[in-house]
Amino acid sequence: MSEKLKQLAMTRRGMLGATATGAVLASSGLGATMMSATPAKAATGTVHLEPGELDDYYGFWSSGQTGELRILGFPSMRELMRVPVFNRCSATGWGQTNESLKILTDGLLPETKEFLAKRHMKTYDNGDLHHPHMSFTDGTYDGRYLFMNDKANTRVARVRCDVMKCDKITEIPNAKAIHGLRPQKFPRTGYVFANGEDETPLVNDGTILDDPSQYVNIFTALDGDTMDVAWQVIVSGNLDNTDCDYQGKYAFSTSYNSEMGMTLAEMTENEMDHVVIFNIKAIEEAVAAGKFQELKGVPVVDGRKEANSQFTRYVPIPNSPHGVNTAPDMKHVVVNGKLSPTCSVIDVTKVDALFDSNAEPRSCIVAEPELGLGPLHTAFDGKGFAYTTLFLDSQIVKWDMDKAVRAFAGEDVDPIVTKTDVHYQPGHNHTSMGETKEADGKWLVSLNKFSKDRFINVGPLKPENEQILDITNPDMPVVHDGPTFAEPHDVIIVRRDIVNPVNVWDRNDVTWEDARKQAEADGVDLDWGHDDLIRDGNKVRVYMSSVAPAFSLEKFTVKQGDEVTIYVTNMDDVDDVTHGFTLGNYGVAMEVAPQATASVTFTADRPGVHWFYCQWFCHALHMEMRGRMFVEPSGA
Ligand code: RUQ
Ligand code: CUA
Repeated sequence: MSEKLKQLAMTRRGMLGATATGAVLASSGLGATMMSATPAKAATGTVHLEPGELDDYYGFWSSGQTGELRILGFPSMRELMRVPVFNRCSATGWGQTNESLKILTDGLLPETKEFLAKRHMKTYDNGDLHHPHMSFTDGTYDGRYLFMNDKANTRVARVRCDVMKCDKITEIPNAKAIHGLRPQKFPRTGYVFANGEDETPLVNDGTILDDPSQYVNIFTALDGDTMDVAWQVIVSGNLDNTDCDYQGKYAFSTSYNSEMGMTLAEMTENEMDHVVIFNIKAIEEAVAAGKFQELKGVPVVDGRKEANSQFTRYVPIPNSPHGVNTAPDMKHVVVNGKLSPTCSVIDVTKVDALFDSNAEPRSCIVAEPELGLGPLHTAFDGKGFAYTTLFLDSQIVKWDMDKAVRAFAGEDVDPIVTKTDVHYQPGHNHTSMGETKEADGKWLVSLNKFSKDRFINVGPLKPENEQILDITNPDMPVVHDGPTFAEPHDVIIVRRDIVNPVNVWDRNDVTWEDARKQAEADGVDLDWGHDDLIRDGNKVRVYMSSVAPAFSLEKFTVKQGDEVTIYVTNMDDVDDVTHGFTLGNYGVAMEVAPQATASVTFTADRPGVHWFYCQWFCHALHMEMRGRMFVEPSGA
């Protein structure tokens, strides 16, 4: 690297040292050493794909406060699809169509429905989606479902991998702010574990307010098949991230606020926080035996420290741990220190003793290497190496797990293998298949919270920067920068042979079950071309089919004040011929994919001529794919 480039690299990194890290460091006493400025390594690998070449992996990306799931081709980082989940989507009509509203509202708590109704809302239209994870069978991805959390409004959602659409959303009772989320790995998913991050009174009805001594946090296990809550555990301290073992016995959650503090100073006070280990069998037995309290229809057991139960053990971990990641060796669980420069490694074979013979909680820790500043998350290559993001150092550190264990036992070995600069402030990182027993050690992606100067300037709000590192190369070079909008936290990288979506919908799909039943009742056969208008008092149901480039109905008439439902069925049976339905100046738009039925309901309160059109470019005569809705004035 030239002198000039080196200087540039130093200045850029120096700039960040002063900003991103200042506040946290001041309160944690970690301010002394900053930014070890290893010069960035030259790119040697390549992720370039020729036009038409396909990626080897699917990347399932969260989008943070955007609330959607994104699908990227990996390693090209080409964005392939956005799957709306907790957000309102203009293109697809997610949050407006009857089919999506059913999914968005069915799983809400009654009290939430009531609260939203007062605000003239059917559902929340924002979310904060951090952690997408695929369902497992026998320790590896099985291509059935993706599960994801909503920290903003305490929900867990599921996406069907056959059609890549969300099919269930469950609001979690009793808990607040679902953050860490993981599906059970063995024997299959099974449970989806979900952490409540925010402390509140167990019954949060306003009788207790500023009395943190009465606050609790809740760990939840959902049934991944039904998306119902199976059971919950009350814990001491709050809950951040979670992972589970490959044996189906334990789940592990970090707590950065064992203090139960309410201010930054209080939350970071203790030198040691903890990991909670949940004993799944003990909890299931108690639930089966009826030894629980029922709260909002859910069995809840008490796993707090003072309850001294067989449900939990609390393992002290240095200073505000964040990520927790189970290694593909199916034996080690790495807990990332965040304010401590260390990672603590749990040996799952030593956890039984914590429950069976009350062994000292930290006896399950077999390594605690010092890695650098701000360890947040760890990924694995399946070859015995771990890769940890160092938020404050803006680096990925590669370390040898076996050497870390030997060093902890007293041997004079250095577990650190190499460090690579990333740009800048990495949160999660992920390796190809690295969260399964089939980790393949090819690629690592680093999800950097700041992009700063890596791209041309787009104003004060900058994209994040996601970088790919070639981990088959011992130098671990950065081989790709990928800007992205707010704010992916997490990703999984899944071999493409595991994921097999369909090209057209099955006409019998359950998604439009309600529409099918209504059509049957109205004597309309949705499986054949149809153009029907059914009047039922002031309710009007308009059924039309679409075949490129025309709707079966070119005009229809309703009366002002009618409640109108439009059902559109796309009869095209061809890959990629999606139609849409947009109704001008009525704020109505929806996607209708090949062989799908979609519907939307609105009140026709604007009289006049209103054009509707297909908003998905489907044919040379796509512009002509339109028609008119006449709304007769109520006085007429
Ligand atoms: S968290 S940057 Cu929401 Cu996954 Cu660690
Ligand atoms: Cu149908 Cu455009």
